[in-house]
Amino acid sequence: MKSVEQRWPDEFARLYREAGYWRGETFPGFLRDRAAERPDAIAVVDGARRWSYAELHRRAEAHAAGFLALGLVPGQRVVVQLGNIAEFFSVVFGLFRAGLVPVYSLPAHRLTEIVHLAQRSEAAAYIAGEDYDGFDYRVLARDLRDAVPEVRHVVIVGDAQEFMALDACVADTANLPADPDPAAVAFMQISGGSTGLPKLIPRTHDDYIYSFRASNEICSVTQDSVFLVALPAAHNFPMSSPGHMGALYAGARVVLSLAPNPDFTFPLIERERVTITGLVPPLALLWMQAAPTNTRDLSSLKILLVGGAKFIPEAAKRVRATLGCQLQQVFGMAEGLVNYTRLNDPDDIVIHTQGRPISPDDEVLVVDDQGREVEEGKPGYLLTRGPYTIRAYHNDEAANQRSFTPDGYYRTGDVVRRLAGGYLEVLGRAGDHINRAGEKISAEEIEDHLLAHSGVFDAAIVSIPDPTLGERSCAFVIAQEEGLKSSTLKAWMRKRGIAAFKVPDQIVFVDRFETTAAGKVSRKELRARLRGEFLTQN
Ligand code: J2J
Repeated sequence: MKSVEQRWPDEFARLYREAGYWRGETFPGFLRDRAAERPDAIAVVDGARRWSYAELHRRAEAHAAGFLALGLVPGQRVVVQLGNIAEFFSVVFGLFRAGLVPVYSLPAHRLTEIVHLAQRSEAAAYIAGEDYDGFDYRVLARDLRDAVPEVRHVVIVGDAQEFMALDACVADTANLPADPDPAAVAFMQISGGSTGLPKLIPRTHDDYIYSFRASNEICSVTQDSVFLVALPAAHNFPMSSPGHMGALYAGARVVLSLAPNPDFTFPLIERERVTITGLVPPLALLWMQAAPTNTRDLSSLKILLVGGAKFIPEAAKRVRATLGCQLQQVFGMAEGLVNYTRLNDPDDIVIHTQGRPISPDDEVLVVDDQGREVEEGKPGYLLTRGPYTIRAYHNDEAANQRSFTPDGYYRTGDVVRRLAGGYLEVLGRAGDHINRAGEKISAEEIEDHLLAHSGVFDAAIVSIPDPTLGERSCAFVIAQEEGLKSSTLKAWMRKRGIAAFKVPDQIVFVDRFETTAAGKVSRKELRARLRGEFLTQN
C-alpha cells in the first residue's frame, strides 16, 4: 500500500487487546468456524436460493483462489458494487480470504463516484452485478476502465459479456495463503461526510468484528435469529449494527430483500420468520403506515432498529402498537462509534434518546466552539475515540486534518446532548450535508457538479425538512443562461454519472445571493441564510 494507514497508538491497541475487545479474529476465520460448527444451517437467503454455511464457505474459498489466480495480490483494493444478492457474501468473504480489501460502493453510485473510489483507493479490480434495478453495470465498467486503466480486472456477477464472470472466477484452493492479519485493514467503507467527495474509512478485522460481536449482545442476536437486510447491504448500518455481519458471526440466518418497502419485506418476514431488522426513519414510517392494512404475519419480528437519521419521538412511540415489536434506536457512523438504546431501557429513554455507546472504552466528549467540554444536558459537538473508531481516513491528509483532533478524537460533526447514564440525544449537526432518508449528501460535492454546467453562475445546496424523507435537497442557482430549466439541470446531472439520490430534489432560481454589508459571506452562512429564507417563505 502506498500510504500507510494511521492506526491506534500502541498503548491503545494494547488496552483494547487486554480488555478482550480485539481478539485476533478475522472474517475468513469466523466463517470457517461457523461452517465447521453448523455446516447445514442456512446462512443466506436470496429469493429461492438458500446457501448453507458450508456452501457460503466453499464458494468464498473458491473465489479467493480465483481472485488470486487473476494476478491480484493480497493487500490490493477491489471496488465492490453489489446489491442485495447472495453473491455479495461469496464475493466479500472471498476477498477477505485472499487478503484483498473490498471498497464498498452502493448500487446507486454511478461513474463519477466509482472513478473517485477507484482512484482514491488505488483499486486493482472492480466487481459488480450485470444489472440491478434496471441499470447495466457493464457499461459503467467499460467507462471505468477507460477512465482508470489501473483497474485491470473486472468481474461481473451474471452475464459478463467481455468481462470475467464470477462463476468462472474460481480456482484450486490448495494454495490459498494464511488468513489475513487481524490488525490489517479488512475493507473500506465510504463516508457520507459533509465536505467534498466521499472519503474512505479503513476498518480492521479486529475493530469491526468487535463492534458487531458486542452489538449482537446488545440486540440479543443468537444463532436462532433471522436478520432481514432491507437497506442496501453495503451500508454500514445493515452491515454491522448488528447487521448481516453480526448475524453471520452468530451463525444466524440472513435474509436479503431487493427493496425495503413493505410489498417486498412483509412477505419475506412472514415466509422466513424474520426476528430482527434495521431501517432508516422514513422507511420505519412507511412500514408503520402499511401495518393496519397488512395481511401478512409479522409476529416473528421482535426487534426493529431505527437509525441513520433522527427518529422523532412521536413516531418512536408508535412502533410497538403498529408493528408489534420492540424498538431500539441506533445512532452510528461508518467511522466507528455506535450507540444503542438497550432492550431493558425504560420507554422514556427508548423514545427520546439515540442510545449510549457500545463499549465502556468508547470515549465521548461533548464540546463547545472552543473545544471545552460542556455540562451534561447542554448541546455541543460530539468527539469520540475508541476501540472501533478510526484514527484517520485512507489517503486523505486534508480531511484528516479537519476531522481528527491531535489526540486522535474523530470530530463526528454531530451536535448532541449527553444525558444521565451516557445516553445521547442527537440535536443536529455542524457540517453542511443533507441527510436524505439516511443517505448523506455533501453540499459541496453537489455544488461542484452544478458549477460545472455552463449555464450556472453560482449554486448553493441546502437541506429542507421533508415529511417523507426527513430532509430533501434544495439547490439555489444563479443562472447565466437564458431560460435554463430545472428539469434540464437535473437531467444533465444524472447524465454526469452521479447517484440519483444526489440530484437536487428541488431547484430554485434566484437572481443573486444576498451578501452582508461587509460584502463577504462564507458558504456556510450563505447556505444557512438561504435555508432560513426558504423556510419562512414556505
Ligand atoms: C440522528 N442522526 C443519526 C440517529 C446516524 C448504525 C446506524 C446508523 C449509521 C449511519 C451507522 C442517527 N439520529 N439515530 O453507520 O452503524 C447520522 C449522524 C452520523 C451519520 C453517520 C450505523 N444515526 N445519524 O447512519 O456513516 O449525523 O452511518 O454522524 O451513514 O448519520 O452516517 P453513516
